[in-house]
Amino acid sequence: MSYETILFEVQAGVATITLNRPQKLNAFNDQMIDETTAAFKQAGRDKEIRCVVITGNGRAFSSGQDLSAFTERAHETTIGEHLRHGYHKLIKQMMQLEKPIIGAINGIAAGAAVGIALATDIRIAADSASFMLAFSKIGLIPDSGVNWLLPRLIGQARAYEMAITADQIPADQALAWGLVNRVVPAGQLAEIAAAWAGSLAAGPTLAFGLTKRAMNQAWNTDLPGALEYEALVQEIAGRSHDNQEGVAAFLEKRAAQFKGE
Ligand code: T3D
Repeated sequence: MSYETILFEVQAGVATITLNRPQKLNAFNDQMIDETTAAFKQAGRDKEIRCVVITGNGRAFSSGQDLSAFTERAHETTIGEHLRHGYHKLIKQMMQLEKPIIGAINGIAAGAAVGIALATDIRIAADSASFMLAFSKIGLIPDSGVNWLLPRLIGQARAYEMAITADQIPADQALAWGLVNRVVPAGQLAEIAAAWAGSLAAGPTLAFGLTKRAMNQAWNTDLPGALEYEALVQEIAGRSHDNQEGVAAFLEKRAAQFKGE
């Protein structure tokens, strides 16, 4: 598939999606929402892809909804419908993708882009990156999954503070709050993200995906429900090639050769 607003590259089991409207700080117009959703779908279908990295071209990760497009389309649809047909599909596609997604947050993530960053599984931020819930600056509430994801990660008090102040939270504070997994020098971000992605792409992809499914499911259940779900999902993992290979490799004192299945 070819895309115009994003770059999509696959190398050694890793798909890299680069948001590519740098002149608008990678703001999302409708085409970019659709293409990013399609790219994650493509990554899910392609067995050769075992890890996905999403990043931005230029100085920003993304400035969220393209506000010029926002004004133009006001006659055609409501914000609610726009969210349902656009960002909701993207966020669900990411959350349901049973392969690890690394967010390589290269600069500011604002508005809906914070939701997209939060829908990645591991966030590595450049030391120059920041997170801004820009919504309240234009009289909106957070969307794109932010109200669900952010309080779970950093707690309601900090999430609400971010929402109503629209302050830019710098990478080091994001790390202290648990919003990102690592902060690295900006010049090394692409290399560090690629190395981490490469190592994940050589891992037991099925187990990684099932772990994501079990952890997401656990939000919606009590402990007995979560224990039962773990047992069900572990049965699937326990029938995999990679489980057999992992155990054999341990007993034979050699490195495991996972196939991702
Ligand atoms: O529609 C729905 O479904 C509802 C969904 C809403 C979701 C949302 O995301 S709402 C929030 C939308 N985003 C924002 O409100 C952020 C707007 N941008 C900014 O506040 C600032 O640009 C930043 C703080 C992100 C960065 O500031 P700065 O000073 O580093 O850069 P800048 O000069 O403001 O931006 C550079 C250019 O990008 C500039 O264009 P120009 O003047 O050089 O031609 C600017 O207009 C453009 N740009 C930046 N963000 C957007 C944008 N153009 C359109 N939409 C943007 N979001």
